[in-house]
Amino acid sequence: MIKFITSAKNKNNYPVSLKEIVFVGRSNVGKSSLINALYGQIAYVGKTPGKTKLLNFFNYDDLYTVCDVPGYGYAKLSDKEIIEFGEMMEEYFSSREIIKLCIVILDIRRIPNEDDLDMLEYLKYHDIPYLLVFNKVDKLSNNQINKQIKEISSVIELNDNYIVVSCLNNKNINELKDIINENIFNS
Ligand SMILES: Nc1nc2c(ncn2[C@@H]2O[C@H](COP(=O)(O)OP(=O)(O)O)[C@@H](O)[C@H]2O)c(=O)[nH]1
Ligand SMILES: [Mg+2]
Repeated sequence: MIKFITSAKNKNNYPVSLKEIVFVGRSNVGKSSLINALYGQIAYVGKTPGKTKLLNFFNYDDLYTVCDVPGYGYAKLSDKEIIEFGEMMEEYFSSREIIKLCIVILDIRRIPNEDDLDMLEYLKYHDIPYLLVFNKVDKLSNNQINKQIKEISSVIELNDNYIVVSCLNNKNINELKDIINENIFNS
């Protein structure tokens, strides 16, 4: 079962945990749908999440915590909100040493933009292990998927460090869960 723990902005409010998986991606890429496909319906016991601009933490079967980072590249943010978001991310990724894997969700139909590239550079800079997850592949044929992967690989180095999934028909969701488990239990 996946249970909501708390929303936090600063590190003194992060929940105590030994291992964590974090999900990032642009707004509308399917982050909530993917967390739901992997872990099932989130249980809210007492507490309800704060604003979508905060880090949301969940407990999965008392095995590890899941962190849902607000969607980046959201156009309607003010300058002040962009700075605050950056500070929150910086504090999180520079201090949360228990992160075992960062799931970077992308839409298979879109070429990664500046925000996605910045995110990847940032993860490399902080030495955070990450996996690229191309979502919404139900929208494309196998041929189209291969073509997109080829195009995307001219913009970002894929190095076989990716998986294509669909939250609509659950394609490769179990395979993704296996990869997560490997990172959690073998590191
Ligand atoms: N066709 C298709 N639609 C999806 C998939 N995953 C998410 N969506 C849709 O994309 C929209 C955004 O999804 P959501 O999970 O709210 O994205 P978030 O903003 O990243 O949390 C919703 O309308 C979802 O139903 C998928 O694998 N296939
Ligand atoms: Mg969401």
